[in-house]
Amino acid sequence: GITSMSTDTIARDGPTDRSRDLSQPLDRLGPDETLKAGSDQLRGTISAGLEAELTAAVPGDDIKLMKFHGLYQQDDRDLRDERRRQRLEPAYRFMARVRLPGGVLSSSQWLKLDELGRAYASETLRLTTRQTFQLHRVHKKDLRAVIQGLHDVLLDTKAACGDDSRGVMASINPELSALHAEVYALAKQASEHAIPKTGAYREIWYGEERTLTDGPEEPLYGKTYMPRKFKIGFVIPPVNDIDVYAQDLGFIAIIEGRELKGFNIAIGGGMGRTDQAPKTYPRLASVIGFVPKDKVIATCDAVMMVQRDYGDRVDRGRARFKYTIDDKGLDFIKAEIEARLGFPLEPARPYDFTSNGDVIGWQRGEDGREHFTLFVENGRVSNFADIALLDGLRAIAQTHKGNFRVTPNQNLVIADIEPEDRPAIEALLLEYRLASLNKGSGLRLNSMACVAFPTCGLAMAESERYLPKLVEKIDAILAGHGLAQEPITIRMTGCPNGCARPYIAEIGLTGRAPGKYNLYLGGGFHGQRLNKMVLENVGEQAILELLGKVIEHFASERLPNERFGDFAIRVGHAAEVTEGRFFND
Ligand code: SRM
Ligand code: SF4
Repeated sequence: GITSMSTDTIARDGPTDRSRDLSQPLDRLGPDETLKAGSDQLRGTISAGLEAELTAAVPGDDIKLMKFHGLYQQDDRDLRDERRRQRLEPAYRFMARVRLPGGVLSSSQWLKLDELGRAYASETLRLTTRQTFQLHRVHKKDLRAVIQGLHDVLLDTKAACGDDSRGVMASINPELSALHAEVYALAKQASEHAIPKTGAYREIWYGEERTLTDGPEEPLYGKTYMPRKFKIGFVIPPVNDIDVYAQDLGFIAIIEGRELKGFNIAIGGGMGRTDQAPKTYPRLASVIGFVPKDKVIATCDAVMMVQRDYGDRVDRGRARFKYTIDDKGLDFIKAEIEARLGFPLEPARPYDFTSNGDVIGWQRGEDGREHFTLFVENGRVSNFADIALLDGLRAIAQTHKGNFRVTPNQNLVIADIEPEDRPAIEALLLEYRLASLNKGSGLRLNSMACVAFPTCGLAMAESERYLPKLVEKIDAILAGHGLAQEPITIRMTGCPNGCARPYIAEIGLTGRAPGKYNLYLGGGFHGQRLNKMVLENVGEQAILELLGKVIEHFASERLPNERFGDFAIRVGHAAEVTEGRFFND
């Protein structure tokens, strides 16, 4: 069986163990390591579990393995209590996360996602903070149809979750056409290169025969994959839209003249923390040097190998790369990366960021093509009572000859429109009233919320369903001070895991319990500084009271062009509270 495999067997198999950090005793490896090692390279019993008709769920071990295939078992939390009362099993469904490096997709891919969303996922699509789509509420029996449908348009869900290389991000850069194309191509290549190579996905989801491989099925990952998720992103300054400092491995494009020279390497970013667990914390990535652009894939390999070999495989709570770096020391990790690269990193080169938001509305690329960025509140694409967003975007995809780009802020660019095709797109934006979505305040257009209830199993408070209402109330305060159009970043998550990257927002809120949040202030406008907790475990009234005070002060005392987050830090509004204590003016 899967879990009965001895850790000795694991020790002898796969590249992981040739260079494993010997300070981690093999007999103390965490249970997930044993599970991965005994899974026959992510096959487990997934196929059999899909056939079992008596339950809408799959066995526990397969729940974990299916994450590597981009699938999460969830249950509808709105229905939990009622189903328990009726002695029914929870309303199990699956979330499928698409792999979409750089967020770029064609109109035919959009139309397929639209079709699958309508047929199998409650008529909704969800754009994510890592530039892709999630289909929620898919029945187990429909999973193969969904994945084969994606396959028809060359999409998959490989490694969208799991202990592997996750969705690779890339800046959207509407105005920098050539650079975008070049960096996007690298992001796509990095994604193809870094995902698992096992045949499990093809066999289980496409029904292909198992074929024998000459060498190991997973040359990079071995049998135990990564210790934890690993996130790669590419950014093109001056817009830090991908939040490069939140990535495990960030590539910062260095442009000289108009030419891409290479990338500064940033390592060890991450958001997740756990309340009352000081050993967990958000961390901004450290810039460790520069590599020429032809060394991108080698750099991915080298950095991933270091985390593969030194990451904590005993305590998953400390297994992200950020902790490996803090435990082993940045110099040690850098030297290990250089040893695997076979050459030293060059010194980091200068670059500048100005914001981490999206420019909403029309922009023209240097190649003359037009791009329209549509604000999609919290990434939710549905036919709402007032605006038929799903229908409108389908109508656009039926005529649009260019691409779409999902932005790292959960918005959508209708991209690469030839100037002569713009009137037709504009007519559809008007007909479906989509352009009106872009009329929000400076705060709303810079807001993001994670999914949370009802699908996320980890949510402790509302997020997507609540932030729009809270923004309306904060907007009323801002408008009272003439600040309705002031761009301020606000990000909310339903728990401290930080899926909307709240710890780098100017205003951050993370859920603690129903209706209760921690409030953070003082993040940097371009994602360069972590914010600080100023209120702990409080409700809406306390949040609005404190924000009211800070906004009033900001309106009267800010320096010319000073950002809200910078102001909060400068005047001491973001003086840190220790857990359990409250902000005191
Ligand atoms: Fe996330 C887990 C949703 C981006 C940190 N995240 C989850 C799960 C799968 C819950 C679970 O494990 O059962 C959530 C599914 C909710 C649902 O019903 O859809 C979930 N995460 C999301 C998305 C959809 C939020 C959104 O509203 O857009 C984002 C999907 C990204 C994608 O397309 O791949 C999403 N998650 C992030 C980010 C932001 C980023 O990567 O830039 C982070 C913070 C960065 C980081 O990783 O440090 C993030 N998610 C987490 C964590 C905490 C990880 C940690 O190191 O502590 C968890 C929980 C875990 O892994 O144990 C988590
Ligand atoms: Fe779920 Fe928490 Fe992530 Fe929100 S931040 S999607 S509540 S895991």
